[in-house]
Amino acid sequence: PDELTFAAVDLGASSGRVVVGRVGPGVLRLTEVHRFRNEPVRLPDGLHWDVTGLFREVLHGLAAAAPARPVTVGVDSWAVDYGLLDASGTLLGVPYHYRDSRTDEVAPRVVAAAGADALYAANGLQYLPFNTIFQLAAAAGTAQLAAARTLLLVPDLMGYWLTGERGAELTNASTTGLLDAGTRTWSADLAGIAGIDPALLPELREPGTAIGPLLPDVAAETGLAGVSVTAVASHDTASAVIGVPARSPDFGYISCGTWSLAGLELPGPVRTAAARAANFTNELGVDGSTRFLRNIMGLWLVQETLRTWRLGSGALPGLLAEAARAEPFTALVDPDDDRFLPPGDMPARIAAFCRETGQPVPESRGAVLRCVLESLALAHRRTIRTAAALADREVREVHLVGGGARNELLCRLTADALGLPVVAGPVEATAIGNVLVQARAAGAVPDLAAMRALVAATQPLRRYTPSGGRSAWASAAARLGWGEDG
Ligand code: ADP
Ligand code: LRH
Repeated sequence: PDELTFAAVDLGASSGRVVVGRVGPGVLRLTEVHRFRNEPVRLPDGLHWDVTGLFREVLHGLAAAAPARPVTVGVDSWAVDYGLLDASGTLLGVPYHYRDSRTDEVAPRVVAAAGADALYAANGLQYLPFNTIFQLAAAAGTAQLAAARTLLLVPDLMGYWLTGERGAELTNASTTGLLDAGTRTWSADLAGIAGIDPALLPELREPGTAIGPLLPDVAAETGLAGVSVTAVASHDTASAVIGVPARSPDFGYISCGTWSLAGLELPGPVRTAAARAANFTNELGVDGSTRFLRNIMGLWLVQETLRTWRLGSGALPGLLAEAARAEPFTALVDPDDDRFLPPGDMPARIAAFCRETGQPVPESRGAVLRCVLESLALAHRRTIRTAAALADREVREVHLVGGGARNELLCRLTADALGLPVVAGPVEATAIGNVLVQARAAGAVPDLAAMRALVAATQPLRRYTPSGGRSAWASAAARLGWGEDG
């Protein structure tokens, strides 16, 4: 047939969706068939993901996709988090949320014991207190870890519940800190640093390989008899970068949702001392590529601000209009300050930051959002410029994908701050990357360049050209101590 249909399950930290994608020559059409909130749950022992609730929504979504007759299904999600299975395949406990605080003290201790340079030389990862390697170290001595025989990252856990097959998809495995970035295989040394038996880590699978047919019960419940699951680039950021509509290699990207993941696509890792000092990560992408990027706290700051104000995302357009009218550059925060990571009262933390740094505290809602968005734009500027310098690359254009592409003010501020054109969209780049890897496995699209050309030719994009104000942005960056580098 000319067109093939695929179902993509994309679990983001703030919401999940199931999308049907039709792919053919010059054709890429997406239809969202199911969307659901992803709300963490706090139990006495900490902050968790409601993974069985998410799986129920996955099943509902697949049932909604069934009438479109997808040939395969792919699952991606946020990185680093995992479930543990016992010898019989039973899930041991409720998986933790990466914003849980139990790694706060453990992570620095593990780094100090292993040596920060040695760790970076081995896994090439930025320091984030919630990297899987630190979460496992924090689980030392628990009954669950003692009983565990298999560790499955969230998309692999969903894949297991859909098919009964266990494995570890490579792009997401590269976020654990347990993979050797050079050999692209699990490292027994890194498992030792985490304090786990390397046998917990299942066999790696490349994006594009078949996982297996849906279990009979799943096929019956969803109406998807005869359908199988394909391993996609199951790290959502890996899928998002596939979905970037770049036409030439000199692009930077910002995958802008709950996090802003800003950086470059490179042919291999950069594990220099300078890259480590700047806390850049080397995550693995399709076709041997490396995602050289840094996490920026992202729209989490907006999400938690709205939650504190007891407002839903429906209030966002009105609030953004207020932010657009607010006075520029009155207060700026470093979005990556540790205090912003956990859930809680975000406006209070922003106010505290401003007070401590001798800045006026933004009063109106528009002013608070203005402060957040200008601060994010400055972090985007700093991160893309630093990435280019560290990798010795020139960046001529920046692609901003994910939910943030719907935020016109943020896109405009980012283009102005960077002094570079910003191409915004697609909003659903992650689901698109998920669909396209399935399409390639089915022979419907040849390679990464063709995938990106298809995205560029078919998806609505918006171009933001910098409107000047160079010196204002340079002095704003200097106020955060982010000097000439950007
Ligand atoms: P994730 O995959 O991490 O859950 P998304 O890529 O779905 O995140 O992006 C969610 C973000 O998109 C929200 O936090 C919000 O800031 C932004 N967003 C969603 N809808 C709109 C809108 N109508 N206008 C502006 N921003 C929006
Ligand atoms: C974005 C993301 C990011 C990780 C974080 C835990 O959703 O996968 O790439 O660092 O979640």
